[in-house]
Amino acid sequence: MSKLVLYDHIESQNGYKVRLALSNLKIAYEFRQMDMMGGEHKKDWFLKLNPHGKIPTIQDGDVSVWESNAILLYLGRRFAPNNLIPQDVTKLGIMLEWIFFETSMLQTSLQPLRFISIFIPKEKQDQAEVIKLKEKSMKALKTLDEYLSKHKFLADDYSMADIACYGQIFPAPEFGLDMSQFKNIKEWQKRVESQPGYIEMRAKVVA
Ligand SMILES: N[C@@H](CCC(=O)N[C@@H](CS)C(=O)NCC(=O)O)C(=O)O
Repeated sequence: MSKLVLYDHIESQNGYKVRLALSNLKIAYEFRQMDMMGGEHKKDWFLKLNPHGKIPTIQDGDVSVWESNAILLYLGRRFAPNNLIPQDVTKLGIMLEWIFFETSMLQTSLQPLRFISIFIPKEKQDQAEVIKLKEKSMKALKTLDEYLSKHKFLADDYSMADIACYGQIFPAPEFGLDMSQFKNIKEWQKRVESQPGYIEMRAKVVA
């Protein structure tokens, strides 16, 4: 069986979500760092794997999967049992809610904020946009923090939903979000970080 390949970039938080899941599940894979500045992700060979030309993307034999959360769900089913996807249908629904929350709320607030702070020089940043994104981020984080006051993990047990949300949230202090008011998120982050196989985002990838 050929080894799974992950096309990624070490600084990608969406890629990190996939790396964290692979590490939690102890799945061996080949890490392929893409030259994003050189536009490698828009080359024809890569567009055959992901027509949107984005990372992360995985190749598993003849199958390629893109969109980080689709990859998480694929990996969970592909490497079941012990797949970080609840068997119980109610918990499955809750897990999916938080996975879609990550896509609709966090990927449209925290993700662009991080992008702006890393790649756009301060004097060129659109401050009105930054303020709007910060407000949206804080609103989403407040919702999550309130939920976590009554739940250890998003779907009660550690699942792909925790991985998806954690990957977007952990770098928040790096781009100036005041996380001090979110005590429940802080405690939840510690619980995620104590899971077997936990790795930090920039951890050397062991294939
Ligand atoms: N919704 C996608 C977002 C993927 C995404 O935005 N990837 C970024 C890196 S984190 C990327 O490839 N950017 C390059 C581009 O869009 O051209 C996912 O969850 O995988």
